[in-house]
Amino acid sequence: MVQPVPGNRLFFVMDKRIEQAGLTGIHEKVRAGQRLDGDDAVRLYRCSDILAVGYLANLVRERINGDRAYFIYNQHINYSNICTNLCSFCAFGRKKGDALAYEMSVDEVREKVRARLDEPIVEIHMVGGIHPDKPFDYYLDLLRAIKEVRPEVHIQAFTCVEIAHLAALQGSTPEETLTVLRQAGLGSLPGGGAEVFSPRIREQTCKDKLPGDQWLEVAKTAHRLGLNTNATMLYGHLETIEERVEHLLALRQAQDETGGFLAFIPLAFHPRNTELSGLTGPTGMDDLKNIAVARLILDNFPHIKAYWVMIGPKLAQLALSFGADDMDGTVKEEVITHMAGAETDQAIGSTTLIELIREAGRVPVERTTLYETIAVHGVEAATR
Ligand code: V47
Repeated sequence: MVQPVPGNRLFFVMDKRIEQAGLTGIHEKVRAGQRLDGDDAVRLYRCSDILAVGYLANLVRERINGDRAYFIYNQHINYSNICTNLCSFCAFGRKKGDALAYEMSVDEVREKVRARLDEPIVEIHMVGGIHPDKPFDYYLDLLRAIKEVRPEVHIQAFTCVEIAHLAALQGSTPEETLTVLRQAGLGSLPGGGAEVFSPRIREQTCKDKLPGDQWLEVAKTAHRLGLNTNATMLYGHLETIEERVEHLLALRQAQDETGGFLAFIPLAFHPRNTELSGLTGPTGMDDLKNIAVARLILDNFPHIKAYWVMIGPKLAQLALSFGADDMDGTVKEEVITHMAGAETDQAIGSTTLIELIREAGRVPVERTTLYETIAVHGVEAATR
């Protein structure tokens, strides 16, 4: 980790560069540990000097997480893509009866877990669409079946959108629903479904989806029950920079209230096979900028993920110097982004993750969902 030594040439050069980029005021706030505001965030987004923005984000990243870069050995299960929301940015969700619609039985999900019992999987990440007629018991049975086969695994499942749907299905509250799901084995919630909170964007892209303020309410309810959640933002489609900033500030406000968010994951929009396929999606600059700005604005979030599935392992590796401290996990097998044209693999080996992190000059830390350390991979050869 680079320590700020007064008079050090690197700091002199960076000070000059940051001044030329018009970011001196933000630099002073970052150095003093002061909170940045919405105008700062817009300025950072509009700045074309990615090295200056990344340098500032890296100061915060190293203050919070030192040289550590996390990854997890996990498995993704998308039990069904049948969905009533049919958001215009999504290629995964399908109407019942569509040629590409699918749903897994509880036994099929059980088999998916059983098939990988010889691997050191510590987390099962499970989400699906908003199904029109699966009963609540199906979701409880999924959790119970996974726990039956793999009792020690942490199940991170169901977005806030799905929780609101299940509560409505039950005629019950999100609080009661989460309590019952937890009893059946739910460990935490992933960050999906947040999209961009802006009502304008939701109206244009996902008007049937749970509104942003209610997404936040479900997340805060989970936190108050002691269930951690993640948060995402889908960027690079129709949203403005100001709408991204509002999204980040709303998350920061919620985190001030509950402290229950573990990680923020910016999700790079993939246009293929979606109703927005005429758009090109974000660039590499945009990918790095979203990670860096998130690190700077979300000062109360312990972790920022560079999700290799969406931005590619190479850029995710670089992102470890631009604010990110986590590359997510082995994943196998990603479906949501691949249906929208992702060209990354559907899984990555933990050895590869360790090597990517080491080469970036960081210390690879294999973690649990709740960021407990399983192994610190030093310089010895990776074993998995
Ligand atoms: O909610 C949908 C997004 C999310 C597209 O919590 C798309 O650790 C890009 O939330 N291009 C699901 N993104 C994935 C997700 C996630 C992934 C990894 C880790 C975590 C975590 C959460 O994917 C959806 C939606 O926002 N999405 N379509 C698309 N075309």
